Amino acid sequence: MTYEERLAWLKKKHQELIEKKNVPIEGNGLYERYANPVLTALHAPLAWRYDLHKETNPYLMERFGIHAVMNSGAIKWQGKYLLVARVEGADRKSFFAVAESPNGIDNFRFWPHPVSMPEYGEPATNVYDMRITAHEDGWIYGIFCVERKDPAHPDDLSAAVASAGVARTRDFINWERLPDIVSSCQQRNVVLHPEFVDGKYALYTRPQDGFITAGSGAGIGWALVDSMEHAVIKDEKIINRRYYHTIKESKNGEGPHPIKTSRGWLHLAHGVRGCASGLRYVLYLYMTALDDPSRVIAEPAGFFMAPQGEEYEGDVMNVLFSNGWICDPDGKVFIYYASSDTRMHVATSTVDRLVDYCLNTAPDGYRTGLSVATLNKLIERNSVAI
Ligand code: BGC
Ligand code: BMA
Repeated sequence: MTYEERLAWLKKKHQELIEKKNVPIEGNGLYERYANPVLTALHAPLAWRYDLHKETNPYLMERFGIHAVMNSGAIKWQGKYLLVARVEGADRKSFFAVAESPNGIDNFRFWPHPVSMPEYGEPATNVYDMRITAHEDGWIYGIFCVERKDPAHPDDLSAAVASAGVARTRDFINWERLPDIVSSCQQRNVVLHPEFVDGKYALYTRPQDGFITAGSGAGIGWALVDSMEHAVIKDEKIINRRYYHTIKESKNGEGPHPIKTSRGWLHLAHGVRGCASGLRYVLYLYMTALDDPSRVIAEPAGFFMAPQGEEYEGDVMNVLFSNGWICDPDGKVFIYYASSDTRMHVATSTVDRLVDYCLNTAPDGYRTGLSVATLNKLIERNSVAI
């Protein structure tokens, strides 16, 4: 192909990809998956990936490899569905970039520039997995993982420290960086609750001993802090625990901030267990009390969503991860999830269905005998119904 032919081909392919109509797939009644991913590396604008000058790029080759688009924060903003995506380059570095869609299920288009996130303290080696919260104080906050090399182990090339970075914005272009959250241990998956609780900011936390392993970190934590301008975690209590031989045996973490419903706060989280092929990440739901968002009132057994089909494949196999969902005023819920650290998908449901799932699905009995008892109860009921 000539330069001109190749350019025309690239533009056509890119446009077709972005404008491809998405359709729901009937499923288990809990949610509907969709036929196509909503954002992939190939959705990145051509101007990010190619030098579009014939003199300096006569072969029209990629000059900046975009490798994956995953773990995106989400918010409805000015009538548009916005994803603040984790975009990962061929150089393994990730950064944030906003993509918007008119309907939440297709036509996601990146804004022209990625987010230029101001640094705080020692510049980050990497940043990822932003949770967006439009807080009742009037600001829109983004809390994200900041990864830096661990200075205590200069000879160990994988030794890293994870902390929670904080920034706030009113337009998703200009971000005011605030100090990283001060915590006595490493933190990833920190999420800001949208309302004040006892006059304080409330954080879902995930204390961890090491960079990868939760260690003695027992699960999803809860901490009240006086200010987001200097957030210091003093008292942290565990509200959603890990358990032996469950989908969250090794780690768990809050997804996006919970949705307020008439029956309680609806939470989406990820659970991790180890297996012969590595770590397996799945999504689960739980609910907490309206008058105390730290008190669990319901948690169905097992996963809500696990990888399926092509979702198993990618850079880090066997992973579903979600840090963004949007609840429309009519109760429709858009669940944005990434598969295998590679691409973004959407699944839709409603608040009523998700609450029904949480309140009317048996909780975990933690042993096989009780699972069989639960199953037999259902079969017996159904023998009468048929
Ligand atoms: C990666 C993350 C991963 C974390 C823990 C980081 O270096 O960028 O995707 O979750 O390590 O494995
Ligand atoms: C983590 C997360 C995600 C990622 C997952 C699987 O610990 O914070 O960034 O999707 O690992 O690699």
